Amino acid sequence: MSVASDSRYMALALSLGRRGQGNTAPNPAVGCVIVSNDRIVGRGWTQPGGRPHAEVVALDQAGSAARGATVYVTLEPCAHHGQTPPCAQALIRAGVARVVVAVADVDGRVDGKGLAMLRDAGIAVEEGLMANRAFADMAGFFRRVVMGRPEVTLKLASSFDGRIATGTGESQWITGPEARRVGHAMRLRHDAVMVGGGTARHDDPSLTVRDMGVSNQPARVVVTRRLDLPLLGNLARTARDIPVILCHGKDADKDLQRTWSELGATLLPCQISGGQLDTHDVLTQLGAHGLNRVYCEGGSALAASLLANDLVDRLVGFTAGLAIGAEGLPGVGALGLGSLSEAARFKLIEVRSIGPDVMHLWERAEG
Ligand code: AOF
Ligand code: ZN
Repeated sequence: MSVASDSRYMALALSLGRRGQGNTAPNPAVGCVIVSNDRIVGRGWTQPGGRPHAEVVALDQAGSAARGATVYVTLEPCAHHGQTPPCAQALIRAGVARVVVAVADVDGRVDGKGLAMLRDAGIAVEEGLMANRAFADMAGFFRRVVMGRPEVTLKLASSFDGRIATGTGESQWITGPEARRVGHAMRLRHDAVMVGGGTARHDDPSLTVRDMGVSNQPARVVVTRRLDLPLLGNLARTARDIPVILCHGKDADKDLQRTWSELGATLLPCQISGGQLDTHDVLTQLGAHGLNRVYCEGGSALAASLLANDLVDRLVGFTAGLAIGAEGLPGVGALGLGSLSEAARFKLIEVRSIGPDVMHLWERAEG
């Protein structure tokens, strides 16, 4: 197989893997393509809830055509016994000849053992093809396993001058319906949508994905020290149908804690530091809860706290062609920077015009 076609098949496996994003937590969203005589005989991606794994789906599709085939998989096949036997063993049993892997798994139960099992069975194994893209696509999983916290994407829909509302609090709508639709599609690629308590009180959002013909919804996370959210609002009303996770201060009112858990919310008590909820601990609790990918939609205080603590991995901006001025509400609260060099730098990944607005995606430059 030529290097060019290896890359083409791995690119396909990566795009299949991305279909699972937002649906597989705590598992990573893996993609797999099985190729025999330059013909695709199996395609798979990690299924909702994280099982079956991508390789199992692709092997099922390939059937006996997997014998002697090449398998392209975005993550090292697993080596552990879960609800089903290890994927590495399933590949060996199917008689595949060659396995091309983008990145090794960091889960302690796998961690090179999947690759070793394949090699020991006489299968040709290659590792590292398109590894950077695979790392970026599964960054939430890697971050949670290695650092104990999910990947955080901070979204801001603002005016040209970075304002998210006028001085009188009017915010609907700064960006157009096209950008809001793209924003909703992004929610779907995440395990949870997260806002601060101020936004939940002021906007009474439902944080669901509407009019997109989807059945699966991301969880809703509210970061609220005192749990003082509207008890008759949209989140309270729908907490039994779509998960609501409340990250609150350990000192929050006990009656409110009981009321919210009776409404169906999951409560995660978090530490307080400097009179505020400690956002580092908030993310640690969310990681322990199994979330890989979190999409934060504000408000300005939560955005500032995440940025100030260096907890943001990706920025998504939707910018409209209007200026609101200094009396408007800034999208990000005070950061207390002493100098420009203290600001985290993000690398531009994508720019797109969407209706009358512009979208830009930036990723944290590691280092
Ligand atoms: C694969 N293919 O599609 C995925 C893998 O809880 P379990 O038993 O489903 O195992 C979860 C672990 O499996 C997860 O932490 C990661 O190491 C791996 N995910 N592996 O071979 C897949 N999603
Ligand atoms: Zn597996």
